[in-house]
Amino acid sequence: MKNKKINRRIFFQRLGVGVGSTYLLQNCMSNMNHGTSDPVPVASDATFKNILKIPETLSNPTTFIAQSVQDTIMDGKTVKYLGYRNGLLGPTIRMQKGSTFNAKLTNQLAEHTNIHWHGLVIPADMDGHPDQMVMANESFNYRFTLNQQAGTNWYHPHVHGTTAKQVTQGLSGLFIVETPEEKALNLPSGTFEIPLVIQDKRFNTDGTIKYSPTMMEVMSGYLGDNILVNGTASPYLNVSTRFYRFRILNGSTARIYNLALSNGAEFYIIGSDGGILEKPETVKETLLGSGERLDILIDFSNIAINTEVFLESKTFSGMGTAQGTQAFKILKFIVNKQESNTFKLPASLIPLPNLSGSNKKRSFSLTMTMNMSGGMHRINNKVFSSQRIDETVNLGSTETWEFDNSTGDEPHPMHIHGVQFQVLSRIGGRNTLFPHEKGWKDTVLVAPKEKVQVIMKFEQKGKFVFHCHNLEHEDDGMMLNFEVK
Ligand SMILES: [Cu+2]
Repeated sequence: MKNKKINRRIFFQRLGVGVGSTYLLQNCMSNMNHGTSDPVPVASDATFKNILKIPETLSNPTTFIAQSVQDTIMDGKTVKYLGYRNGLLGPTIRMQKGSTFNAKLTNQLAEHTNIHWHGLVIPADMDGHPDQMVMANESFNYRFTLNQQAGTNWYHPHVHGTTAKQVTQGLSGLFIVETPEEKALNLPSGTFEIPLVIQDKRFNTDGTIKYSPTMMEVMSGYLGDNILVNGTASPYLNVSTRFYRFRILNGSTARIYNLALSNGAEFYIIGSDGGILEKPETVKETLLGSGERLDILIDFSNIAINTEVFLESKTFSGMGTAQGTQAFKILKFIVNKQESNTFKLPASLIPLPNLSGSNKKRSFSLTMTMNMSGGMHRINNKVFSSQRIDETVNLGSTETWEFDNSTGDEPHPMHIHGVQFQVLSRIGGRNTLFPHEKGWKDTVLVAPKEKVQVIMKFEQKGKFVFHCHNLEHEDDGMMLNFEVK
């Protein structure tokens, strides 16, 4: 606390004297970063005593009501958060490719909101662009047909300036698309397929959620000191000695997790943001940035009964000085039931089409400036304006976009609406592609010093946005419009 105050003072003092000087600006940013340490206290094993909540699953939801809800997160206190139905977070939507989603969002909040269907390739007027607001006491009908591969998508508000606050307060949920091709893989399902929405939050003493980032936290990200899974603090899940499938969403505004198992065991990545991989990828840890998803299998079959294993986040480096400094536990698995495992890890999953024939390249510089008027985080030195179309794309074209963070010192998970892309290359920084980046993606983590190239085909007409999914950066204006026509 004390450090933060001192550094904030240094920040404003330097800002006053140093505008325009690269040296002073760098110095200033470095000071701020040093003062912004990761605030998560490491929880002890004994505190993981709350049974993991599983959001209700709906195959044909017709009603979403953005509203104040009662739920219990901390210490058994029932308090008010935001939600779409009952309690914090919305339902998990599970629908088949080819089926039509048709649901009414009614806004019972005192402010405007909307829903962005993150990862779904749907018409622009249904996408939840920040232009498309549902005002207080009004409603809007979202109707679209699912025409994409099986994958773990999600939904959340996209209100420019208050996206982070509304998501933090409880408005988000998973949207799973299924196909016969995926069904045929016979992956663990039913009670053996568990959604995990991981979020970090801060709380007021009355148990309500606090969201009040300082200027420094707009830069480094607003990191919560409690890690929740599906809106459950210190959660545990009883498991049997067999394979499980976990569909993981990093639904945090800014926090990056380095997911691993506490017993050091390998796990198997079978899918990424918007699709299933070509084959399972065996890893011991993997980074997951805000907005990214991970579809994994964990094999508990060789673990002795009554053993506890944690899903945890290990330390990491290279993602700015505020992130990755602490290891902490996320979810406790208690292996408590013997079961003969019949599942065999498949050698191959779903082929990934080759997106070749890219006919245009665009490059986007990701930068931070001390210019307070209009936002500090920028793409091609621009701050979001609803009035301006920044890029025009031909319908049906395949393009390569490069996100250039080579001069930056903050990580940016970059998200493009209206498409699923494939990651082509990463130059500088970590200088490689990672196992979970081998499939369909809509959000890619661009670390400091990196240039990341993605390729995609534009098949939906209209006005979309692309932006940083660090929601503090996004609300600060790190977002541009593109129009497909
Ligand atoms: Cu960012």
